[in-house]
Amino acid sequence: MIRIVESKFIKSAVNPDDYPASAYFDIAFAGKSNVGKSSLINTILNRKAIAKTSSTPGKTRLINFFEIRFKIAEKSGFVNFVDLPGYGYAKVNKTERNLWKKMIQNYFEQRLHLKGVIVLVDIRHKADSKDLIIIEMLKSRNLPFCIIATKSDKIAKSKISSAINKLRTEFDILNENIHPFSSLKKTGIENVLTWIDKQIL
Ligand SMILES: Nc1nc2c(ncn2[C@@H]2O[C@H](COP(=O)(O)OP(=O)(O)OP(=O)(O)O)[C@@H](O)[C@H]2O)c(=O)[nH]1
Ligand SMILES: [Mg+2]
Repeated sequence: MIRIVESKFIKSAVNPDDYPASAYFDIAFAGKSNVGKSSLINTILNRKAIAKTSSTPGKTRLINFFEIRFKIAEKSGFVNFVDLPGYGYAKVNKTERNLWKKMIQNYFEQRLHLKGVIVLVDIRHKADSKDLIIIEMLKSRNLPFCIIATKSDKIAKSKISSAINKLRTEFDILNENIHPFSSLKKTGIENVLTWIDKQIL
């Protein structure tokens, strides 16, 4: 499993022209607004607020790029983490929603060294049509993805595996590609890092 050594914010972007010219692979984090994307990035990087979080949905409106240095078996490597703006935010009008969709589509299509996408869903919720749209986009482009079920601290420990099984069926995804996670309790970090290292090494 990779071990994170250092992380820094590089830049925010909307259009492909603005993406950082980086030789490293990208791993992106997608999911509905408020699901905990920015919190998960902070948790796995062991940083308090490198990615900005908020209890008000719609905090992340741009594509934010972070450069991560990691170690594995005493060797050093780099990867970019990409915090994508959340979808499904109720207060957003149609024009903004279309801009969002275009922004994500451009990113999936034009970022050639994108190696995998972590799709976050709330462990308490049913599969949502917006999540399924994202997953369809990823499948049609043959982009590897996994699902992380966030806020697992919000349900009883004894309910976690049945919640995961339910989501696994709803999203029609293999067991090894769906895992519970809690930023509050800092649980599930290894599963995320193990999936990432399979994509980039
Ligand atoms: N209990 C609990 N709360 C969490 C967890 N992860 C995130 N939250 C809370 O959920 C809210 C949203 O978290 P963010 O990380 O900002 O969510 P986001 O997906 O980045 O949201 P957008 O940027 O709006 O798309 C914040 O109030 C977090 O403190 C978790 O694992 N457990
Ligand atoms: Mg965010």
